[in-house]
Amino acid sequence: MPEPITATVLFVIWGVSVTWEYLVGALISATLSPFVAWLLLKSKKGIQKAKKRLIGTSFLIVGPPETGKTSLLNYFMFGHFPDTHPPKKTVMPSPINAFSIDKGGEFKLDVKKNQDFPGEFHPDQQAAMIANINPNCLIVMLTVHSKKWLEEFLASLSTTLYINRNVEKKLLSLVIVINKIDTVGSDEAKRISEEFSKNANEYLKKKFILREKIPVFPCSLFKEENGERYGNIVLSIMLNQLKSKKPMLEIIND
Ligand SMILES: Nc1nc2c(ncn2[C@@H]2O[C@H](COP(=O)(O)OP(=O)(O)O)[C@@H](O)[C@H]2O)c(=O)[nH]1
Ligand SMILES: [Mg+2]
Repeated sequence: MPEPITATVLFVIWGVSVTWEYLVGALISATLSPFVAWLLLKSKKGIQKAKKRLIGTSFLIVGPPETGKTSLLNYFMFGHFPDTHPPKKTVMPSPINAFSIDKGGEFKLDVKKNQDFPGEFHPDQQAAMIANINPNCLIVMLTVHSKKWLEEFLASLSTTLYINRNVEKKLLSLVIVINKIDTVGSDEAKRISEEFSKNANEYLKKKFILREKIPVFPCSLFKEENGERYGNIVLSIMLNQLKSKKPMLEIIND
């Protein structure tokens, strides 16, 4: 074959093979890139989830039955309220996966794996179960009728803290909430909050060095517009307390 023809044939063969390689390459990357993207996205989500589980804040809401524990949890998790999304009765401690509270601005908190407690569990049982969770934040959710429950709970909580020093170290935030104040007059709500505050703080002071006064916050999660406002105040009290990074209740060693 004359040389120019051989050169042309070789050039065409080379051209076809290069184009073919490009085509195969393009096909492979077109097939794989969504998979790679999906894999990357999944691992990113997985990493975020694992991060929340490992370094997220754990919080727990305890209290007698029907005080609004699940309602507050629902608000933190989904922004739902009792009048629009009636919560189901909590029969067993219900595990909750890690989630993020995000109410805009600074009102953000990554929450570790958690539990929703049934109020039917006695105050001493609830206080004992705290040792399984080691919460950083503890919300005691009451109503104006919960005076005796609070007394029993604080006594049992003290025992839990004395027995399990890890609980003492981890507990950075403690808020007592008196919910359903819409069911009593505002004067009554104020009087009872002051009484609960005095009793709780005086009792705890005998057993612990308090980092700060334990807040007793009158609240109403009933109406959507109120609920959001009250829910955010509880969240902001928690976030403020968390900033200190020091245990809320320190055991008095004598
Ligand atoms: N009146 C009134 N009812 C409320 C308030 N918060 C929650 N509830 C209602 O109280 C009931 C018990 O609430 P839930 O969150 O299940 O309480 P939990 O048993 O402590 O978990 C539900 O029907 C709620 O809609 C409130 O501030 N005021
Ligand atoms: Mg409940």
